[in-house]
Amino acid sequence: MLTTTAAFTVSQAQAAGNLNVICSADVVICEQLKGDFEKQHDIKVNMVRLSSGESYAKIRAESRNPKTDIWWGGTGDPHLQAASEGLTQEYKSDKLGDLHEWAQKQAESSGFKTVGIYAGALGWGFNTDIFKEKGYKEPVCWADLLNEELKGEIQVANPNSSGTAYTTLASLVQIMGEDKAFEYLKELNNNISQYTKSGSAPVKAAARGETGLGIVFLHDAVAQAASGFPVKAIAPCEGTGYEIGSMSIVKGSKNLDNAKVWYDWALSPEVQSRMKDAKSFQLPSNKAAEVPKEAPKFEDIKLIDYDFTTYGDPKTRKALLERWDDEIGAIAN
Ligand code: S7P
Repeated sequence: MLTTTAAFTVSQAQAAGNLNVICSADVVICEQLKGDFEKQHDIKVNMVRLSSGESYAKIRAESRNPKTDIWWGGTGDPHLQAASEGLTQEYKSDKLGDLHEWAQKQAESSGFKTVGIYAGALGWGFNTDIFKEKGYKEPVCWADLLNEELKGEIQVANPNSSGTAYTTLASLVQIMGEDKAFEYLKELNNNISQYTKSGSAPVKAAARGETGLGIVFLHDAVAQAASGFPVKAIAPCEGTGYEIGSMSIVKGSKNLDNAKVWYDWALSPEVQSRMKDAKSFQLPSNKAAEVPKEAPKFEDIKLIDYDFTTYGDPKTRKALLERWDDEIGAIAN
């Protein structure tokens, strides 16, 4: 009896404690999740917003003395890399069976060390006012982004820090083959004004007229249009890649019970249905969650069969990023 009471007290104490979260999606949805979770639980959330690649690097750097409990959001590739390097830990939520097959597959392929929470396809958003004013042709294919008239008009993130940009790199490699993709990226570099740190920054800049076009996830372009900016989202004609936005519990989490409470909560249809209120228009992983009417639908997009196992593998990711640094980072403006 004494043992049971003691155990109960410990778990209650943890449930009323803290939770350290890295959030790798847009800051607005990160703040909404923190607020909602704290309202519904007696747990204080300490949250930091970092891009996907930066989050992976932080978790790796802290692996001997983990400071993070939950890593929510961001592209799936670095989550898979963290899983295969033993930086995150297995957890089988009761909610797994409620998820779409793609989200369950993400969990199974990682030994249940990560799970899909949303999905979204890659493309770009361009400023329709700028394009009209300057008489630019509407770019509908990857090939169109090489048009000389777009010199200095395109932004994309750096794939070392950004999951969006790594998805772009890995998608182009799968569409064109590795050497051709790097030739393409070298040519594209002539039109790039800036490689940003965060993945959605390029389309935010396009929305505000600071650049003509940003290569981003389509839902991030749609979010700018939904906020009233003159942005049109394009899914490239040759085909495109997509992300399975993921969530993982950090190995050695010091607030493990609380991490599991967040994990189960974040997989629920109620939480996922509310993402649209933060203009987060990804496709939710819970089958019962509401799909936002603004969400770009996979059936309307020419999607490649993105190979998550290969491109989430540490060796592949490291090799591609090194080649990007040598051949693109080195000539970047
Ligand atoms: O804004 C939402 C979103 O596109 O952000 C995540 C993205 O990885 C975050 O940024 P980085 O490219 O900077 O890593 C996506 O998972 C998510 O859909």
